[in-house]
Amino acid sequence: MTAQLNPFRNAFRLPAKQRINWFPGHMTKGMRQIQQKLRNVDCIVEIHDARIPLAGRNSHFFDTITGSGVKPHILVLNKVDLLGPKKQKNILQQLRRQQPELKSILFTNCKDQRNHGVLDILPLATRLVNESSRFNRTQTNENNLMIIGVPNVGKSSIINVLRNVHLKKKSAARVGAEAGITRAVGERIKIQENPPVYMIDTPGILQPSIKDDEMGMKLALVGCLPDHIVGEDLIADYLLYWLNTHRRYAYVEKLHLSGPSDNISAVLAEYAQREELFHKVKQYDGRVEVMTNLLAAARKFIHFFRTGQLGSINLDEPSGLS
Ligand SMILES: Nc1nc2c(ncn2[C@@H]2O[C@H](COP(=O)(O)OP(=O)(O)OP(=O)(O)O)[C@@H](O)[C@H]2O)c(=O)[nH]1
Ligand SMILES: [Mg+2]
Repeated sequence: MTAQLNPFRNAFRLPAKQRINWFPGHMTKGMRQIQQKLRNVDCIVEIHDARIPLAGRNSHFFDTITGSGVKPHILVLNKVDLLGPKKQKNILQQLRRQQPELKSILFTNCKDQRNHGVLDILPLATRLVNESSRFNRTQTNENNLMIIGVPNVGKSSIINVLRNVHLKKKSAARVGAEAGITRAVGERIKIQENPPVYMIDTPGILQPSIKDDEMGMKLALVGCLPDHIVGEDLIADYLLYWLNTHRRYAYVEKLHLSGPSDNISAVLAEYAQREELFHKVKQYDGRVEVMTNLLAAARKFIHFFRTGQLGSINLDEPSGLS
């Protein structure tokens, strides 16, 4: 690197006319179904990705559901295995400043055998429901918890873990690595026998229009939108921008590069060459040429981030640039 103070971009700009938006029909339907079921819900458990603790929550819609504090509301920051333990205290302080009325925040990890934090959800929800007025549901001793959040943050996974642990029963909610696996509000799923506790799984719901481009890119990077909606090349470029502006250079070694760079095409080409990622491309005159496969390289780069191979990362951390 040169002795320059800041050899990288200061801001990330989307290509002209590109917006980061994904609001398919199942989300509109999901919002309606959620509102219809609300009457019989005792507690809202909102799941979000711990790598974007301050960004990307669908706060407007979720505030409507919680009645801005009328129903007990727990915020669960999941995938904490990819965030790391050291950042949690700071995040809690920031969240409390940002949303002082939100008192119940948990960090969870569904991938850990001990289910770090997940097992705190049920006792906390039970206590909050018991302390609340429950309005029309005073005649029943069963509790209904509704799980909400943006796509792909682990909502269905958490229901499965709770059912496995508390009831020793097999998973009941479909889980998958892409956004948009749960497409409708399902029947309630039992997670405890006595007193009966049920969870209602819901489809991930994004804001209908994401006005903040960088927030949209963070959501895309952690996988809250299908990759093809934004494009892997753009997601990889944002990742590179973020890592450089936060002085996180682990990618240089991971991608076997000669040094840090702000040029995504050059980075992907160098990595594709080193890893021998090639593909055959048919030219307009019919000739077939072997070229470096930049898309495959972009996918690998994104995969390294998503599996924690570039280190534990809080994407909402301020940049380290002077
Ligand atoms: N690393 C990590 N991955 C997790 C964790 N919890 C869930 N996942 C993974 O995240 C992906 C999404 O999980 P789902 O439970 O389907 O997420 P969802 O919020 O129900 O997604 P939609 O139904 O699409 O809205 C899956 O690949 C899970 O294996 C976690 O704590 N850590
Ligand atoms: Mg789901």
